[in-house]
Amino acid sequence: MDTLETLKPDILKKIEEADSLTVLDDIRVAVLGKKGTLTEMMKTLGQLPPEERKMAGQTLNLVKTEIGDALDAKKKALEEKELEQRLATESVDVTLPIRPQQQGRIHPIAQVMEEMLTIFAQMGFELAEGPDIEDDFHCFEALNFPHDHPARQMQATFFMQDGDGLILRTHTSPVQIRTMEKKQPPIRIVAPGRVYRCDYDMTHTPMFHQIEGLVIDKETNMGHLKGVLVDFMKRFFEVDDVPMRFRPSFFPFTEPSAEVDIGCSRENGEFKIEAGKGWMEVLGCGMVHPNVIKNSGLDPNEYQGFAFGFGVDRFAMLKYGIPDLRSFFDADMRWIKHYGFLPLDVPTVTSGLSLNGGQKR
Ligand code: 2NM
Repeated sequence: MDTLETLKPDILKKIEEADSLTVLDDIRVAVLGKKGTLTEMMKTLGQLPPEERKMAGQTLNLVKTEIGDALDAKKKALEEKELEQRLATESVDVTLPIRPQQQGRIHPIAQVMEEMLTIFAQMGFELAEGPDIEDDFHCFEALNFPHDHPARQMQATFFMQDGDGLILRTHTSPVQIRTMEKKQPPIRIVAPGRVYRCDYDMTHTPMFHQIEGLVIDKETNMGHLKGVLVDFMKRFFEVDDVPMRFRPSFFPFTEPSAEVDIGCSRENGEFKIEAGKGWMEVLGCGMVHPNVIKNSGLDPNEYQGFAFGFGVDRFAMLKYGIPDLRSFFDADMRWIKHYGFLPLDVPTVTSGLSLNGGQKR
C-alpha cells in the first residue's frame, strides 16, 4: 500500500488544481472509473492474505471516500464559479424595445368577403367562381339584357383590346349562368369576385367586389329569398333585429325584382342599425327570370329560384365605418394600419365573425 501513500496527495493536488468541470471529470474517470487507478487497486485486494486484506480494504475505502468528497466539493466550487462568470458576462438590457410590431394587415374588403362567405357557407351555400374576362353571352345575352341596354355600351363596360368582343365582367352573374349550364338543380351557390365598370367618383371605383347568390330548385320562392337575406343581415351586423324594407325594382335578369334597404342612422359619421331614422339601399334581388333559366339550359317550367347581389365594398364601409370608398384602393400604409385586420382575425364558424373587430389594432 506504499503507492497509495504517494498516490493520494498527488490525486488530491490534481483535484485542487483542476480549473474546469471537464478537467475534473477526467480526473474522476482516471481514478474512480472502471479502469481507474483506485478501481484497479481494489481488484488486487483478493490476492492478499486475509489478515492484510481487511486492513488494506479499509484504507482503500477511506481513501476512496476522501477522494470522492474532494471531487464533489471541487465540482460544486467550479459550478458556482462558472455561474458567476455567466452572470457577469450575460446581461439583459431591459431598456431594449420589444419585438417590432407585426407589419402585414388583411384588407377590410378581404375581411368582409370572408365574413360574408362564412355566413353563406353555414347556410349551406357552395362557393362558385368564374373568370374576370367574360364573353358577351354570359355577361349580358344569357342574362336577358336587351341589345340596346346601356350596360352593354362602351361607357359602362371595359372591352378587351383585340379580344374578339371579350369584356371585363360587370357583375358576377356570369358565374351563375355557367353553374346552371353545368349542374342540375338543386343549386345553392354564392359567387364572390372582382367586377369592373367604367365609372369613377365619390361612390364608384372602376373595380369593385360583389357576392352574388343563386338558389334554383322546383319550388324555391320569394319567401325563401327573404328568409336568407334577413338571417344574413342579422348575422353580418351581429344584432338581433335589422329593420329591412323590400322595394319593387327592375333588373333584366329577375322578375319580380326588389331592392333591399336597411334602417339606419348616420350621426357624426357614425353608422348605426336603427329603426325610424332613415333607409339605405344595400342590395338587389329577385326571382330569376324564366328567360335566364332557359338561356342556361334548364327548363323554366320545371325550375325556378332566386338570386341576389351584394356590393362587398359598401358592406365593408358600413360595418367598419370607412367613410371614403376610394381610400380602399390608395395603397396607403397608414390607412391599412388603421383599418386593416391582423392575419389571425380570420372569421371562423366557431370564433364568431368580427370577434376581434374592436381589438384589431
Ligand atoms: C343582383 C340583383 C338581382 C342576379 C341574377 C342572377 C342570375 F344569374 F341568376 F340571373 N345572378 N345575380 C341578381 C339579381 C343580381 O345584383 C344586384
